[in-house]
Amino acid sequence: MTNMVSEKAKSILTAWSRKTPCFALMGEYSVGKSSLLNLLLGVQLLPARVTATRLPTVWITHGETRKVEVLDYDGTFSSIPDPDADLANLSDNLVIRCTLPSEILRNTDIIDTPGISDPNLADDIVELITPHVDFVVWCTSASQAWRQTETAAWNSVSYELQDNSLLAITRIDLLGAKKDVNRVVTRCQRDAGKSFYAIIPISTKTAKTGTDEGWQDSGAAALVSAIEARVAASLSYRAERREREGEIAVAEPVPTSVEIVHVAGTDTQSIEDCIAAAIADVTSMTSNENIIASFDQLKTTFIGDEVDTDSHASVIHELLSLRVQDDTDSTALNRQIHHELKDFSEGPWCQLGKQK
Ligand SMILES: Nc1nc2c(ncn2[C@@H]2O[C@H](COP(=O)(O)OP(=O)(O)OP(=O)(O)O)[C@@H](O)[C@H]2O)c(=O)[nH]1
Ligand SMILES: [Mg+2]
Repeated sequence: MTNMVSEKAKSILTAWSRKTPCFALMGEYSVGKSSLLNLLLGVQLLPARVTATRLPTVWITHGETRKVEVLDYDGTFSSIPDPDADLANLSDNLVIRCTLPSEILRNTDIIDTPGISDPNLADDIVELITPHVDFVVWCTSASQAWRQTETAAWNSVSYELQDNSLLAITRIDLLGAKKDVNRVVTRCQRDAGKSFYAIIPISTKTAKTGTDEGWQDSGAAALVSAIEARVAASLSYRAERREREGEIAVAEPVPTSVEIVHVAGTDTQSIEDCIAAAIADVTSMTSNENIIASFDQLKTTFIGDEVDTDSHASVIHELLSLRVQDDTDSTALNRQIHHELKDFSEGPWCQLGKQK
């Protein structure tokens, strides 16, 4: 599968992953990944079925209005007009992208992956998704926890990612007695403890009873706090990385113009001017309000471009949609905008231009 994935599609995934921390729910089929996702989101977004689902990877991100978009293997990115469309009908795509107003998505994107049912597929999913995530929540079913096939798939992941990831032992209600749960946790700790940040047992079924007690006893409370802590760690890691890159950038001359690969049929000059002006603008701005206004104008300029394709506009929109808070430090924001624009000029935009 991965060799069928175009460079353009990969660069769009990279652009999404740069925006905000993200983690993936991974594991073998029918272990309860989608049930866990629905629990975290607080809505029944995905079908949770007894038989293995055929859905592709679903990438969920925050937005006030519900939206569904699809990314094809060739990198075509398009909107689905009905936001309540049955996702099962979109299974021919590489990735379904859903925008939802769920609280948990304010700080992180979540990726639900199709269940891994054979080692070859495992390689494909791992190769496609893991380069884009800050951590993984690997789901293993309590009744057959941490099988050899799972060890094999997990071993292909980088040590750094392993160290940041969580192992969720799912469906613990099926074990019944607490001592049986403890036994499975101890065994997983012994066999997999070294390759995960933490191991947490959970039953989404018990969590769904709606009581505070159910939420605690099910393990949902512990898993949610572990996820929140991992997201916080990812945010500071990303900030440190930007800081490091920022320091390097300060030593270099501030860019005054950005080179854009020619896109057949578009007025590249005006786009280039626009980016150069935006870069010049943000460096001289001190107020967040001005920066936001300039950014909005930039977005409108690109998206309002008549010759723009849908996928083109969406990539630009994604790249330029920084989530700006009122109390954002404007120096840090300036730096971030610089990085976004630089990434933009070197990344998917070029790919789009080359492949037209
Ligand atoms: N008893 C019990 N059943 C669960 C729990 N979580 C999920 N299930 C059931 O397990 C089955 C598979 O759940 P899904 O959430 O679809 O699992 P999945 O890993 O997303 O499956 P695929 O996407 O097909 O790989 C469904 O019948 C769920 O109702 C749980 O905590 N307890
Ligand atoms: Mg599923």
